[in-house]
Amino acid sequence: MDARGRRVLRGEHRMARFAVAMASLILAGASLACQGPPPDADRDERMGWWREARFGMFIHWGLYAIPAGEWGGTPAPGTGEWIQRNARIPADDYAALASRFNPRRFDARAWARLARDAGMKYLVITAKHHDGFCLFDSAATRYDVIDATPFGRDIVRELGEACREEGVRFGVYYSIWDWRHPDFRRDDGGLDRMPMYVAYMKAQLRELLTGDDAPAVVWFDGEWTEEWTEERGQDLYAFCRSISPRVIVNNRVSKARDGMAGFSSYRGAGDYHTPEQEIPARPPPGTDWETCMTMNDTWGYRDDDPNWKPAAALIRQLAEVAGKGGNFLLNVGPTGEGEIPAPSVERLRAIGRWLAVHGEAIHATSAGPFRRATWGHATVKGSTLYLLVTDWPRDGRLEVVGLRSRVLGARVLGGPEVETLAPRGPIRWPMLVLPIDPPDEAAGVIRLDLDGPADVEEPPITPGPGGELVLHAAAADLTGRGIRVERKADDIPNIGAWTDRDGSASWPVALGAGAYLVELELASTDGSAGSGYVVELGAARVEGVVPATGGWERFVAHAAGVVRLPAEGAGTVVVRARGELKHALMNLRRVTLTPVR
Ligand code: FHN
Repeated sequence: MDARGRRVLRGEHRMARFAVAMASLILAGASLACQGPPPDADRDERMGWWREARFGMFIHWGLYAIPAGEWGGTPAPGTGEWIQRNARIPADDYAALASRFNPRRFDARAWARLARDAGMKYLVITAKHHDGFCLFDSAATRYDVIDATPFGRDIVRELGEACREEGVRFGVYYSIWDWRHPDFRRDDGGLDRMPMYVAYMKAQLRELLTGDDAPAVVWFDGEWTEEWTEERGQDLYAFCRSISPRVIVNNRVSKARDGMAGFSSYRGAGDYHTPEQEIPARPPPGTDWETCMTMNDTWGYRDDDPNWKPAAALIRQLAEVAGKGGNFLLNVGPTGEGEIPAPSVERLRAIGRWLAVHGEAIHATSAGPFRRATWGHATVKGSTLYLLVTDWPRDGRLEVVGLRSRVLGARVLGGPEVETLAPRGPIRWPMLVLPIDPPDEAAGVIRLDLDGPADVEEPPITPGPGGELVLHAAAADLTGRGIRVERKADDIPNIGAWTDRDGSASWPVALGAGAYLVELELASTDGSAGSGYVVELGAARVEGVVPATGGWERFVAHAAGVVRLPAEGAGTVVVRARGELKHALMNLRRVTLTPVR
């Protein structure tokens, strides 16, 4: 766009802004008079489809797809959609990208069909990201796809229509933070211009949310800036619900960024929690939450990000999220030409093939009843229990520890019936006799039809036949912000992201009196080694210092010392930090207690 074009845009922008601001202030005045959201007695009914969906598509698309991670011949740091900030692009130079935005390959119907075929029940697209550019026709600004680009088509409207035709619920992402709008700031004269900006946002949200075909979800973001307040968030939530009473609004409408630790404490506005790029260790039962995740490392398209997660890893993440009662919002970042990158399409098709066989174990299920399963995750649906087995037993035997229900029938989804050995003698729990070979490299699913809703009471962990007590990462109860189970190497779960010095990993155990050598299978880097740890079991404890092992993925057996138990009994093994952390305490795969004579 030439200088004149920019002047026109700025001039018209100012005029339009003033007109809209006046109109919006009138509207906002009316809306602020609204009686807040409609009564939420229907919350469960309103959230019903969302809770059953379990899996959706996130789309980050905008002007940033044109530079695709590079500016002036230099790769920009960070994710693609942040290039304006991270490459320090002058505002008008960035806005000039609009004159080049002409995604001829954009095909809304194909995108909606791709989501549907992947087993995704809803789709959320960035109607306006932090850069302020709107993928929809807005009377409140000319910085939108209709007025500022040669493309001149309303992408949000087209995609919403296509989603309705394909039976996929439609949602819009809307960034509160706006790098372009002149009123999104505290005036250096002390004047708070945010009310003008809030009026602008409300005018746009009214445009987006009015009408029978309004989006089913508003996914707010950019709430963490100092200009935004909890009060404004509560008001914006009420405003959205007053325009579209059945709309579902995420918790980033207000000061909600809660990752994991905020789960139970947060009481702000918004209908569900939004952990990002991570799966919470232990979300409180009955909590509505959704993990959003990239397929590589970026939300908005970069043409230099090859770090694509394998489809099997994404399927396991979906299984874990569903097993914990959450939704999985998996991101694609289309190119400047309007194409979804081939690696994304390949992964979506692979997930779709897996869900075509195993979808009944994901969609319309609730969180499974196990806390200590080391074979994978579980979901429930009525009197059916699904075991989503990510670590298939090598001997084909899977003891469903803790399951007190009677198993009336069992089968591998997409495979054979399964024999169930009833508890007898040393076998205390139902034992499934499985095919030796796993039915799927990502996760096999065993459907158990029970004599009623799953009745599970998991016992303390006891030593194996050789007397060794093995405590796996996947079976741990975790506390601490961000601490989680991940797979750093060899596809074996480990406890990681242990940066909270008050975090802990614990396991309920029962074992006999005697002396036990405590060993930790751990990993740490040179930079992070040296943090103190303690392993406690009642009054018995050993402590030590985390050694360097050569990297977060290089696990070694580390002898912590010998604990002596004066009497047999049940207790809890706890691993925690001792003193300040240098960075992260350790990555921990398992704790082993071996009897010593
Ligand atoms: O800054 C944004 C980022 O660009 C992206 O949109 C993610 C997706 O949830 N949200 C913010 C970072 O938390």
